[in-house]
Amino acid sequence: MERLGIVGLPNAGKSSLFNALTGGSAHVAPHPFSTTETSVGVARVPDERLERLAVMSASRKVVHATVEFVDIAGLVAGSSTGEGLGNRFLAGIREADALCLVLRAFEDDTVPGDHDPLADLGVLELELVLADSATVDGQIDKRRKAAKADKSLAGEVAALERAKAELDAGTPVYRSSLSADERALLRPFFLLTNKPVLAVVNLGEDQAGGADEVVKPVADALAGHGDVLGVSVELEAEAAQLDPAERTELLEGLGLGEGALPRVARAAYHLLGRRTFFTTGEKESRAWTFRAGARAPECAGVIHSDLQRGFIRAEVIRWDELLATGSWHRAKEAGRLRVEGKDYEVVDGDVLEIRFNV
Ligand SMILES: Nc1nc2c(ncn2[C@@H]2O[C@H](COP(=O)(O)OP(=O)(O)O)[C@@H](O)[C@H]2O)c(=O)[nH]1
Ligand SMILES: [Mg+2]
Repeated sequence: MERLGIVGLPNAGKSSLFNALTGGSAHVAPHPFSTTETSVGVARVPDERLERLAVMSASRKVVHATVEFVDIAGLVAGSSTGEGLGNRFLAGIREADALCLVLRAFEDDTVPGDHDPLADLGVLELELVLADSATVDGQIDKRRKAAKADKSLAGEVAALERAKAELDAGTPVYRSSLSADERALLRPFFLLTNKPVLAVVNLGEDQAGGADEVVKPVADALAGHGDVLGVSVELEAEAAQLDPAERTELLEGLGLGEGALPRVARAAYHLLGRRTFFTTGEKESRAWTFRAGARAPECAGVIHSDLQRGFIRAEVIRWDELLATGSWHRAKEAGRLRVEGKDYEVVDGDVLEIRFNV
C-alpha cells in the first residue's frame, strides 16, 4: 500500500496533523525528537458524492476510500549529513511514495521553533536536495561507464545529469524543469525529491481569517508543482475529537466549513494517483480506489478477483447523472446505463455494476 510521508521541522505540528487525520495517537509534544518510532495511520477520504449516493439508495452502510499517512518526525538542518536522528528521518522519507510538507506559521512562545513557513520550506528542501545530490554523485560515474557498454542507458545518464544540474542549483526535482519522462528514468535511484509533494501550512487560530496571505509565499515557491493548503492543525485536531454534530457547529461557527482535513486527505489521495469509482445499493454504498488509467476488468478486480476473472461487461453511469435519475433501476429503464467492455477506461466518479461469470 502506498503512503504519504508527513515531513517537517520539529514542532511544526506533524504529529498533531497525523493524529487529526487518522484518529491515531502519535506522541504530540513540544520538543524535538518526540517521535522516535514511525507511526502509520489510515485516514478516511470523505466524499460527498458517496454520501449522496448512499442517501439515494438508502444504503445501510457507507464505506469511504482511505489513504495511509506516516508520521516521519522532525527533519533538522544537518540531517543529510547524519546529524541528530537524520539518517532515520531520511530513511523514513525514502520509503514514502509522496510527501506532505508541514510548514509552521502559528506563533506560540511556549513551543520552540520559528513561525516562518517559507523558511521552513527552505530548510526542508535544502536537506532533501543535499541528500539527493549525494545520491546522484554516487551513481553518475557508474552509470556513465555502464552507458558506454550499453547504449540504451543514455537516456538515464542524461536524466541524471539534468537532475544533478538542478540539485546543484538548489532545486528539488519535484519543482525542477525535468519532464515526466526524465523523472520516470530517475525512479531506480529513489531520490527524495522525485516524489510528488503537497504542503500544509499550519496556521494559528488567529491566522485562519487571513490564511491566503500566509499561504501565498509557499504557493508561489512551489509554483503549481504541489497543492498548498492552510490548516489550523491544533484547532482541527480538537474538532476531530468531537462528535460529528458538535464538530460541524464548531467549524462552521468559525467559518471553516467542513474544515481543512477532508481537503488534505483528498489532496493526498490524488497525489498518489488514486481515483474513485462507486458501487451503490441498499446493502452498501462504497468508494473503491483504482489507479488513473485502469480499465474496467482491473477495477472489477478491486471489488473481487472473481469479478475480474469472469468479467463480461460493466454497466456504467456518472454519479451525478445517476443522482439526477433518482435510482439505478430508473436509470436502467430510461436506458441511461452505458454498457462497457474490457477496454473501457474507468473515470473518477463512475458508478459501476459488473456482470461476470465464473
Ligand atoms: N498554538 C498552536 N500550537 C500547535 C499547533 N499545532 C501544533 N501545536 C503544538 O506544537 C507542539 C508540537 O506539535 P507536534 O504535533 O508534536 O509537532 P511535530 O514535532 O511536528 O510532530 C505541540 O505542543 C502542539 O500542541 C497550532 O496550530 N497552534
Ligand atoms: Mg512529532
